[in-house]
Amino acid sequence: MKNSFLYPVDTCTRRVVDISGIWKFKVDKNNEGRAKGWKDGLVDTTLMAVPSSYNDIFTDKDIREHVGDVWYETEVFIPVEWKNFNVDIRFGSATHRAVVWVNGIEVVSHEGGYMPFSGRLNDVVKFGEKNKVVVVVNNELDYTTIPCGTIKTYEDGKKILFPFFDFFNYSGLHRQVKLVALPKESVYDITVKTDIKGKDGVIDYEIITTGNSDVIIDILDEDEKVVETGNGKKGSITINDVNLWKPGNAYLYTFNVKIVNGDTVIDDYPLPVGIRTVEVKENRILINGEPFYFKGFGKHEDCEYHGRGYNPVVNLRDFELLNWIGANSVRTAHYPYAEEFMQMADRKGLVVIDETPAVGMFDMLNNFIAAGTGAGKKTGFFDRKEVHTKTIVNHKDAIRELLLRDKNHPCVVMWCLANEPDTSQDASAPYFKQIFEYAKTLDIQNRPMTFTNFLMAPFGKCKVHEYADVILLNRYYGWYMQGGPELPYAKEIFKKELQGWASTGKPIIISEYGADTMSGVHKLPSVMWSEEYQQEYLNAQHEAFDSCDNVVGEQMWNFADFQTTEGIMRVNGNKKGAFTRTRQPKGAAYLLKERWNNIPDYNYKK
Ligand code: BDP
Repeated sequence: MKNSFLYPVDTCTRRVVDISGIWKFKVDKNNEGRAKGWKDGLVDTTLMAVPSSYNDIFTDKDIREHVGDVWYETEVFIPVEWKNFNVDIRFGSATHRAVVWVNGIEVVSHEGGYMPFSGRLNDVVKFGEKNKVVVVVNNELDYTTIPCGTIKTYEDGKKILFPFFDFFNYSGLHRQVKLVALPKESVYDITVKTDIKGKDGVIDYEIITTGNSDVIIDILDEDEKVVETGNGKKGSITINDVNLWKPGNAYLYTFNVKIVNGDTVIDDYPLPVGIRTVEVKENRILINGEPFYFKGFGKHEDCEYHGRGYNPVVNLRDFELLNWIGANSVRTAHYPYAEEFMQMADRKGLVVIDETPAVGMFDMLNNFIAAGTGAGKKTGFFDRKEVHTKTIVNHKDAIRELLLRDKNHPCVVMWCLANEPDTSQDASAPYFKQIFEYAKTLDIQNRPMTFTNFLMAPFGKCKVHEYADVILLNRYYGWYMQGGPELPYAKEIFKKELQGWASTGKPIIISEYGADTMSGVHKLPSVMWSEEYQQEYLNAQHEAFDSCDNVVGEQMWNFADFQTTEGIMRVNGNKKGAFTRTRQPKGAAYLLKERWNNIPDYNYKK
């Protein structure tokens, strides 16, 4: 069996050791490490923090912008008493792909920068001794990878990466690395589906183990009291007088699975479970049967020095700010976030639209570069053959892994399968028909599935929206178009487009709207980039949302300022944040707080 996607936890039958910290590091400037056997051990190394992006740590621009391989090395001690366990090394993520060797032998490789993967160590390690772990991480992107980008190679061999997306291509070991000791017969996967029957909650479940011994289940409440029990690998358990998982008021039960042989516990795994339902009914999204209104942000995993590396301090600060501002939801733009983020969302009752890393399926950026350099002619992303043969395979893999990892999180109420693909193209329709059909087979909870529509495929031009259960719109009327003195007209144009989308009868969420704003720049009367303009812009957008009954949510772009590729459109990054990159409020944050405190979570639009 491959990778178990269950989050590693210590129990009476399992051991987890976090081996993150300071590792050896080497940039493969001449792309020679694979041929020269660096897998056996690195020489002339420097140091690197794991987890982190490696880009913003050094003062050397060549390292920040490096395109290709970087190498990591550490030593791990494997206790003798683990001989009777299955011993795995587990990476929270490696962006965008990695190969791992232990004592010179390959134990696992993985494609895709935002998912956990693990390799089995039993046959390659010396127990009771130190063992050498070497990892190569590669950050190259092309039309077939998820996300998408392209590389330009200069005559001297220097590679420059052009991501087809608006965030810095942070790379490295972004999440914790752990050693996991599992019993030989273990819980491999759990899938739950919850329902509400009057005052009771129902958990339908399916468990996969690596053996044939009996399985028993205890359901524990938050006081760790057993409230229900069950047995068998498949079944249904009813909890009387259930405490529901509610937005802003989460309640988590523990679905504790034990593999037993008589009185002996072979394995023990606790899965947090929240009882809630999600459904789309006409033009509303119902959570626990009631029409929910999404208030919040599109976010990024981004902060100074760490880049995209998981940082528990920033994670917690973000949850504090989300609570302060009255947000009830976020979209994990533009890739799956750390597992620890999802766990926190479960605990805090933050509603999540969970997004794949399928971003950059649009050739405008490339066309823009081509226009600037005089190279190439206009191309359409979905006109490329390899997109329908290779990209689609990687895209499906990314969806499959995301659903495997996140399927049981009560916070996840919707799957966003792609961000701003070029759905104005005819050739995008058959592509997404397949993507949606495939994704629909994977979620037993049958949660709504969607993608974000971009402003070049407005109502009437989009070829894909019929497959989506909910319409997600990224719109910048008053910023990229009709900005400044045209703002009053921008609002009216937006209202008109919304009426078009409303005629589909589907619920609409404005998944991005925002204006770049330099914190501290004030101007009376306002001009674009000033804090005053950001607030006027937001008021205009909100008026448009309130004019359309089908709009059931607003997620401002972005929660905080974030780093992007350098260029003439960005001043040291994207500045559309309600908060600065160091997580302090701009004036707009107070405006949003005021508005969102006056919008109820439920039944905003009766
Ligand atoms: C949207 C993208 C987002 C960008 C944003 C912007 O989805 O990644 O950062 O526009 O331009 O097109 O700020």
